[in-house]
Amino acid sequence: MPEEIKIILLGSTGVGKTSLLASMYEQFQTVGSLGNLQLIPQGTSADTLNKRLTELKSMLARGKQGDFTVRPGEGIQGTSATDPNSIRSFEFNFSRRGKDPFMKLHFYDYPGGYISEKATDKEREFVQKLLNDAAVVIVAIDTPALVMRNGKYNEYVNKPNQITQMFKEAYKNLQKPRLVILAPVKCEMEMRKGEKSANQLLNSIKKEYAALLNFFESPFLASQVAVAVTPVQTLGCVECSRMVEPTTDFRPVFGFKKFPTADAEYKPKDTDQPLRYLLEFLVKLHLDNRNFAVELFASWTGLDKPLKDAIIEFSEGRKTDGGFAVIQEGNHLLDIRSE
Ligand SMILES: Nc1nc2c(ncn2[C@@H]2O[C@H](COP(=O)(O)OP(=O)(O)O)[C@@H](O)[C@H]2O)c(=O)[nH]1
Ligand SMILES: [Mg+2]
Repeated sequence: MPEEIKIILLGSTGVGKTSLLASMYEQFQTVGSLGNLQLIPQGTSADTLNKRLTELKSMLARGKQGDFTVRPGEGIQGTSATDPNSIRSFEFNFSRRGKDPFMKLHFYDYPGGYISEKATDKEREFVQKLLNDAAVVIVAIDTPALVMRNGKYNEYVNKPNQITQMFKEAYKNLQKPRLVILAPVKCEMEMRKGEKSANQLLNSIKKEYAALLNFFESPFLASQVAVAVTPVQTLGCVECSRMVEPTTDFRPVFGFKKFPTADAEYKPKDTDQPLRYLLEFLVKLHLDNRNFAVELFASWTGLDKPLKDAIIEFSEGRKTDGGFAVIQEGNHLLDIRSE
């Protein structure tokens, strides 16, 4: 049995967690995108993710002349479950092409409402437990809310304070290395404009998530937690062009326009990057033979060279500039080149 790695998608309702996972999944299906590796969805994972993907793409048919609006908080169907037991999780077997799986990736996409003020104790505990257990956390961040009006609506939409509190609780006795990936989504505009605006996006994250990043830097966690930023363009063919200030609550409406033309087509970008980081982190643990890794990779002992090579090649394709960054490396947690 291959070892199972838990990955949790964290973020408030409507920021784009499910869409991010669906677009990552689509990337997994693209021949050649994973080099010699393959990720095969298990059980109902493929069906469910295909549905989400269709919903995501159908957004592009909304509105007039490639112009549509999105109100964060109105997530696509599927993550509004009220019972923690009905939480959506997606399983993939990871292997070299045509070989037996060496790892099982288990993504948990929980309802963002579980971190809201309205969450019940049971819901909170549920997410807390997942956060405790997951080797990798992907925090989805709604970029328009992060950057527009200088981040005025960031707290309402992305809830960085609540997310920070959850990490503080979950990581207070942390015993094992962790990777936290901050993944801004809906960031087409910032990424398309070039290096300078991509770096501004990075700076906004450093500013708005300063409390969280400071916590990760604390002496107890600095060596154990790696933190990376990977902007993902899940649609790739739109950009946020305007914002309508809210009148009745604190949730603004963002207007998107297709780019470069009104009939531009779905063209996701960098959906592979979180996975490259994830894999590099897990492999590094293995190569380091840390306790955690021995546990995880009991079945890796006889890892053959072609598989190792395929993994190293894939993770070397990760981006580290132009808006992408390793904010904290921990104790060389993201450095397989040094091995
Ligand atoms: N413009 C834009 N909208 C997106 C993108 N990804 C998701 N959305 C929309 O944002 C809303 C929330 O997405 P969803 O993935 O359900 O968020 P979740 O609640 O965090 O899982 C939906 O209306 C999506 O159609 C994106 O890349 N660009
Ligand atoms: Mg969702």
